[in-house]
Parts: sequence; C-alpha cells; structure tokens
Amino acid sequence: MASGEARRTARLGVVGCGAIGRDHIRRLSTLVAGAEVTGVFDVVAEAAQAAVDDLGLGARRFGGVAELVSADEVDAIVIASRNDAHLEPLLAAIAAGKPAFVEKPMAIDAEQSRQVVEAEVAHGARLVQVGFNRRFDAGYLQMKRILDAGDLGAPLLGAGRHYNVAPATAYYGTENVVNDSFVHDIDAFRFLLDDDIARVEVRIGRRNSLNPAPALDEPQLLLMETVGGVIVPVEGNVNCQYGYDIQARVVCERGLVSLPDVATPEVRFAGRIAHPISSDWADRFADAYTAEFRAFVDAVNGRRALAGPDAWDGLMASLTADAALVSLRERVPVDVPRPARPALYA
Ligand code: ISE
Repeated sequence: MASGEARRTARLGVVGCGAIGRDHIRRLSTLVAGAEVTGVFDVVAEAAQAAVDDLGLGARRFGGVAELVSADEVDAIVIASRNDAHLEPLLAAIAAGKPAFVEKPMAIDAEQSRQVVEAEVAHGARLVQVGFNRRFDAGYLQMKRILDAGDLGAPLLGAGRHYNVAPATAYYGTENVVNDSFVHDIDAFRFLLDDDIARVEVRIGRRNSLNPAPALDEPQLLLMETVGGVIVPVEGNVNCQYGYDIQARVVCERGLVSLPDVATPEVRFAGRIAHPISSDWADRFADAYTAEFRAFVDAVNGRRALAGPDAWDGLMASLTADAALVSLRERVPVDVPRPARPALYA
C-alpha cells in the first residue's frame, strides 16, 4: 500500500483452526476494530469448517496454505497451526509480500527460524510479528518502563515463574516445557533486560507424583545468563495444580521490580484473605492477545508500522530454546550462538 493510504479493513486468512486458532478468530472478529477473517485453512478440514460455521463467519475455507496466502481477498495471514507447520505459511506470506502474525515459537527450531529471517531480509521490509504476548501485557510493559527509566540502576539478577495447572494437551512432553512455555520467558527477559541470552542450563526437579504423563519430565529449572552477566532462573512447573501462575522479577543496583499480579477482588471470608488466580493463559493474557492483534491489524491497515516482536526476536528465542534442549538432553550448560543482526532489525 502506498504510504499515507490507510485501508479500512484488514482481510485476514487464518492458518490453523484448533483451540488457539478458534480463540484468535473469535477475538479478531469481535474485539479488533478494522479486522475481518475472510479465509481459513486447517489440515483437518472439519476443524476449518467448524470454525466457519460455529462463529458464523462469511469466511471461505481454503484447501491449502498456498491458495489461502495468494487469495485476493486475503491481505494478511494469522498462523495458529502446530509449531511444526508455521514455516510454510510464513515463507509463502513473505514471498507474497503479505504481513504475517505467527504464534510462538516462530518455528520449530533455529534452522527454520533462520530461513524466515533470511526470507524477510531478502524481501527488504518487516512483514512478520511473533506472538510473544508478554510484550503487550500491561504488567510486563510497566516493568519495562521502570527498568528503562534507570532509577533502579543496572539490572543484576532476574527470576521467573511459569506454572500451568496441568499440561496443555496429552501430547505435551519434556521438550514442550522449553518450546511452548519457557520460550515466552526467554523472550520476556530479552525484552525486559534489553540483552541477549549468552548461556543456558536446564535442570529437572523432583517428579510430581500427580504428573499424569510418563513422557513429561518436570518441574524444570531454566537458568539463563545474559551477555551482560544477569543470571535469570525460571521455574517451570506445568503441573502445579493450583492455578496459572506467571511471575517475573528483576533485581537492580538500587531496587527491585516485580510483575504485578492481575488485579482481582480481595475476599475476606472464613478466617482468610484471598485473591482468585487465573486458571489458564487465555484468561491471564486475554488483554495482551487483543493488544497484539490490534497492533498487527493497525499495521496491516497502514495506520502504523509493524511493531512488537519481530522475526529476529523469533530467531533469538529459537536459538536459546535449541541450546536449552541440548542442555536438557546432555545435562550441561550450553552457549547460545549469537549471529550478526541484519540492518533490517537494527
Ligand atoms: C501455551 O502454549 C502458551 O502459549 C501459554 O502462554 C504458556 O504459558 C503455556 O505454558 C503454553 O503451554
């Protein structure tokens, strides 16, 4: 679109109509001004059809990724398919010069993420926004502003907690803790500290007797060290039973800042003072999901430049996650490679 021109409605093609895809379609159709879902694709045709039918969309169901991406009635792509099915629609969108929002992780590993960066660099302009929703969460943004203001002095130590009530699906295994859960904390601390991760180590804690999955070794402790020397342990406990509990803290030279819990009513009853806690991420990060889509849609409509986590952030998270997986398998600390950052992402 020529600069200065603004589109009224971003016509979106959604790849992946499973649980998160349906949630995104609903959000885009009801909460995001200037967006309309005009096309859907899922390898399971019934899932795509169900999304169209249940949500009462006028969207067309496409038979393949290439068809959806190249369709005239699709201005931009939203990718919510399985992690190992992100690369094809991403590369197709870049080849077509259409913006693409992709759920995290950007791709299944650093090799695939590198292909996305290379394609975008060859295209010569940013098209990709990655769904690292913490960067759009009010609490993380407040922390970031406080750290950037500098009054607390330089960051010295960080700490994170990533607890889920129970594993997301029956297929959630040991490596998903890194690729699906810790990947958020990897990006969040890169964002908060404005620094890359130089080294990681993953340790497995004592097994929870309530852990239902034989192929899920957890709790896990991810120990990150940034290039600047900030050490950040993150506790991963995806079977904690009591709630979806996400925490972050940064200790600085003159003070400390912690992620606020989402405000909920305080209940004083039966000898206790209590606050409810979210049971899942869809609830805890509902506003962040909406904010990241509003930013994406505004960019598609030419109202502002594409912002938020880019393909370079996606690659750096993949490089860090890959190193964490090596550490998980070999039980040693692992250095994270640091390729030169292309000018596009300066
Ligand atoms: C899930 O896939 C998400 O993206 C959530 O934000 C994360 O907290 C959860 O652990 C993942 O399973």
